[in-house]
Amino acid sequence: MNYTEKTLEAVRAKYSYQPEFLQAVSEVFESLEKVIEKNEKLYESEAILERIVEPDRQIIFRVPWVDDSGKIRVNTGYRVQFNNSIGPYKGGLRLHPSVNLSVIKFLGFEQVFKNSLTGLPIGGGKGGSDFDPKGKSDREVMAFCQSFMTELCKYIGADTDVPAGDIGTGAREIGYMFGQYKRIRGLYEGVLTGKGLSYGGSLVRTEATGYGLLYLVRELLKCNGSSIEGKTVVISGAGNVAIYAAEKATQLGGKVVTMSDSTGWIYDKDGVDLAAVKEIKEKNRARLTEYKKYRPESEYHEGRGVWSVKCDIALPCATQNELLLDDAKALVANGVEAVCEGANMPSTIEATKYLQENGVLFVPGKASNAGGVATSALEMSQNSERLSWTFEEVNQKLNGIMVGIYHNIANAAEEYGMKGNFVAGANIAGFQKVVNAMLAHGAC
Ligand code: NDP
Ligand code: 2IT
Repeated sequence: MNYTEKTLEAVRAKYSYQPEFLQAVSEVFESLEKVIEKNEKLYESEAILERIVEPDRQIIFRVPWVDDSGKIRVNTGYRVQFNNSIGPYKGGLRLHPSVNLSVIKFLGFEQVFKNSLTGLPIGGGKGGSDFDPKGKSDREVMAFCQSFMTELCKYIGADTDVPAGDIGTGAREIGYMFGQYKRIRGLYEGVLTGKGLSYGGSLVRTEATGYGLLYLVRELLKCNGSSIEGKTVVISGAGNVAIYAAEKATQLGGKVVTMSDSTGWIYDKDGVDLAAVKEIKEKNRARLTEYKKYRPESEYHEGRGVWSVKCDIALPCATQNELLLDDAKALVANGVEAVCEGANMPSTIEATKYLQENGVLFVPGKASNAGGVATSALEMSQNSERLSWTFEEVNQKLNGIMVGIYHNIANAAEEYGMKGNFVAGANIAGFQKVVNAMLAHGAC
């Protein structure tokens, strides 16, 4: 067994109860084999792989809060500070009932490589809670966020760890958390990103993940002799990433025909009415069942199913493991050209392999959704210099970063004899920068 296989086996044995984390590690290690082989002796003696899979620190805490009936409720809070070799820990906070340590560790691990790919000085971390914001009043969400931050504020700071949004954490939650941080720590600093524009937020951060995804898709298609113009686009999710992916896809001449939420999905053959989706999701916090009221000719289906719709471009933008092998088969049978991930690890390993083997242009989330965290890093820069940049300035930087990421991962794949394998390219390019820093820092 070589060093990579040995380490992977040890991780699998030690964390057999953390399936999402193991899935993320397996995918990365598989792509890194050729890189590790080249430097096996050095990396093994420096324990690079053992160190890269073990978070610097894992903070788990109780989050008590009072609901509207006066009852005390209890959730579990997490912050996994994974690796700060190239900058302060950076990564979102997920609020969803499915959150557990395995989920936060997989997200934190992915974030290390993603943040490295942005080319900006940010390390990797992730956090969140099993709190479910759905069906809660604003006061209850505030009570939760204040309690969560009361504990979290001991471990974060503008130069140590800078959380942001993720599933279930948007502008409202970031606002409550920022307010509590400022109150307890007495510091007005860029400790969170995705802030409101009146208190240090950056223009474009709201749109950044979705827009960035489409900037990467545009470059990917351009370099492969194609374009978004006139293409049918299938999107899953109806949250922050999905909405702004749909907006930019439409602006670039694509036709978005599906969106979904955790209960069902819509099919609108004439192109999704985004103003309606925004009103339903961003304003009313309601279900997609409402969409038919705006567009009576559209279809609503219970459960999952967007991948069965014939399309040229598929963009999974909801959650992990939402695109399975059978979905990949359906997409290929329907002639899909590109699948680019807006969510983190939405495709299973089997689905990814099937798409790649069948000639689909496949880009993994750690590259294609990096526009969100990249713009967060731009928000940190603006906070540090106490200035704000224009929409156009940030948008142009975002586009430049996404174009750069595409070429970086394409070149890395080619250099290691895996041309067109953007999964390998992303893992290799992301890994190299982090490892160089780890080697420079010695045993830590
Ligand atoms: P939101 O909470 O804004 O939206 C999530 C969407 O996905 C909602 O439509 C939600 O449905 C759906 N969804 C969530 N969980 C499930 C589930 N278990 N099954 C089916 N549908 C589900 O989150 P974001 O848009 O911010 O995040 C989406 C994905 O993108 C996540 O994987 C996240 O990690 C990733 N990401 C986010 C970034 C950001 O900047 N926000 C940056 C990079 C990646 P419902 O409305 O019913 O809850
Ligand atoms: O998965 C992600 O990259 C995010 N949720 C965004 C993280 C950030 O710090 O902006």
